[in-house]
Amino acid sequence: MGLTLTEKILKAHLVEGEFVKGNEIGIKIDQTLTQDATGTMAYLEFEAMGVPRVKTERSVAYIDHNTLQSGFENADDHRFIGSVAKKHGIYFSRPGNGICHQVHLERFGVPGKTLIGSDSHTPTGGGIGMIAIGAGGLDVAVAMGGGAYYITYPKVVKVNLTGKLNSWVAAKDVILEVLRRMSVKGGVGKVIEYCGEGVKTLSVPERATITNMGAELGATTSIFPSDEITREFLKAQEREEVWVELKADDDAVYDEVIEINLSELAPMAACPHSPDNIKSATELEGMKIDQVCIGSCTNSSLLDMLKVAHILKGKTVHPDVSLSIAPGSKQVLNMLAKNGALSIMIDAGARILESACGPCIGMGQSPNSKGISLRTFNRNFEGRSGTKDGQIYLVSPELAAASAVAGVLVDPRGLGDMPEFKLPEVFEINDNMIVPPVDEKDMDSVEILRGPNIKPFPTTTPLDDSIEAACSLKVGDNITTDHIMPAGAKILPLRSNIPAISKHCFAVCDEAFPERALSLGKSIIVGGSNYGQGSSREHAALAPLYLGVKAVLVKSFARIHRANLINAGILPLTFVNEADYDKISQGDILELADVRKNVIDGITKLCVVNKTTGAEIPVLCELTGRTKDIVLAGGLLDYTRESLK
Ligand code: MIC
Ligand code: SF4
Repeated sequence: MGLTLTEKILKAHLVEGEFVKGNEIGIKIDQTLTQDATGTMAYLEFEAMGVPRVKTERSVAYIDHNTLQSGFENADDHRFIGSVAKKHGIYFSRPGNGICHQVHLERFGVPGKTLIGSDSHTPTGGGIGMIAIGAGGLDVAVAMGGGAYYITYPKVVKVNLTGKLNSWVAAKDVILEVLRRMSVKGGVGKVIEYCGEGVKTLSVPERATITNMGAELGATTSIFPSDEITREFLKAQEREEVWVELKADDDAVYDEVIEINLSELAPMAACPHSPDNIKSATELEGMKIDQVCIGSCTNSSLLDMLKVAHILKGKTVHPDVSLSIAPGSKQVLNMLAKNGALSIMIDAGARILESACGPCIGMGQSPNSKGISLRTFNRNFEGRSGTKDGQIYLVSPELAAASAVAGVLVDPRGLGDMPEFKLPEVFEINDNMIVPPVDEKDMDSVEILRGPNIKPFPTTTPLDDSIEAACSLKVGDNITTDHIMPAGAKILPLRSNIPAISKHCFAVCDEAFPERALSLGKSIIVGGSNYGQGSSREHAALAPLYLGVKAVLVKSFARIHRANLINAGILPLTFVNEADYDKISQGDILELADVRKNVIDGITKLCVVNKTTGAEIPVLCELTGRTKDIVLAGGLLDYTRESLK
């Protein structure tokens, strides 16, 4: 029986566990990446492990999220990360060099290798045939120290692409179609593998748009084969030597197959407030808009920008619309500057932003009240833009640019003939903003620069014998990590200060939560399905930890957040019967008797007694050997310290 591409790469990296679907497996990690919003914590954790040099083939620290620097905090974090990187063997991509995923694809990604990154859009690397997975900072720290990364051996979904995209229909529309079919939780426990004749019609940046936004499916990752098109891309990046051909066997067996005929796709938009709330451009055409933002790790490649410039040429941004453009990397921005496309954008009235995440994570450019904003990004969760009632639509760069000129949402297919947009034969290569680490022999000479905002990791304690605690918060379905631990210009500077950032925990749902939780001492959160979808930010587990949350009981979890809870020593529980969700109200006292003993004994079905109502609620606590030990120890840091002894 043949193998899928996913299986081939995972098999080549397997260090622990058996190759059985649903089992936990440990894989060797070749490369890691961090960004600054998760990086400070990841490097504090790495330091706490006491490993002098990273043991990966390549580890890169990017600065791209917190670049507003409205106080000293961000700049201090940048300096801290830069100094840790220099000392411990990590390449440092300076602020201004670009968004981590875009730069990694251009300069570091290698087909067939494994990459984990402390950012949920790390699967962008799947565009060149990597197994690239988003993870919590602590998992990345462990991988840098040479430890394996653990995932559930995934199901593999084949997306069979046929046909060819029509003019002005984009890669973004492909992933919007997949989201329309599978939903934001349809990918949990799965890898999405793109195959078929249609693959050959898509360039690497287009493939990367698709694998990037595969994160919104809740998937472990997404991957394309590595073929001649991949080789051309790497050659143009002067990295042809890292290319290898990779594809699934012809007789590979998949768990699910989805057929997509590219020729049948039309422009689409993900409507507020979920990436799977899809409508066609035809349905939305004529909707008046207030803002357009082009950029983010989903759609900021040179190819995207050239299309945008073509549409803006000789035009003016509509008087009622604000258009911002953030090219994804220094390479892209510089090439736009040299070939005149940047001048076209400026001339049309675009507000050019630095090559960073910017508005995508609420760092500036928040829309007006109730403002309708078309964005080429990947997430439109409520409040993420920085405007609580902002209405965010996720679209392709083509649709965004055409609409910015028209002042209303337009179907870009009305733009007339589309010229052929080709990738250059050689990109502008200049890695002068990537600082290499010092040699091992010189590492003692590097001083670690710590700012006053950097506070230590919260204290953890081993799992209690029994837990009796109030339900401090009850929330519904599809709670994102942007609800749990919001980002944005005011809160992001606090990413290295857990006590301070915890004051904003669940601010979108219930501003009184942090104080209530602290005054309760210990508590339990109750939630619905797909709890913790979205970002990889471990702060969404560390803040609850700091506030005394001992367990989270939900209908189902998103993958990365569940792992982050375990890493923080918080017990992840799911209802055996989803209907029992109704048997708990906020404020009820819940009891898990003998929980420590039960976890040690490997008992997965536990009983939560609602002492307020008397209801007995069966719950699942599915921990395997390793995750069980982590929770018992009080989190991954304590567990790793123990195992290093
Ligand atoms: C995001 O898109 O939500 C982020 C900001 O990139 C996060 C990481 C973070 O919260 O720092 C992610 O996707 O993991
Ligand atoms: Fe940055 Fe947005 Fe991409 Fe997250 S999704 S890495 S915030 S550009």
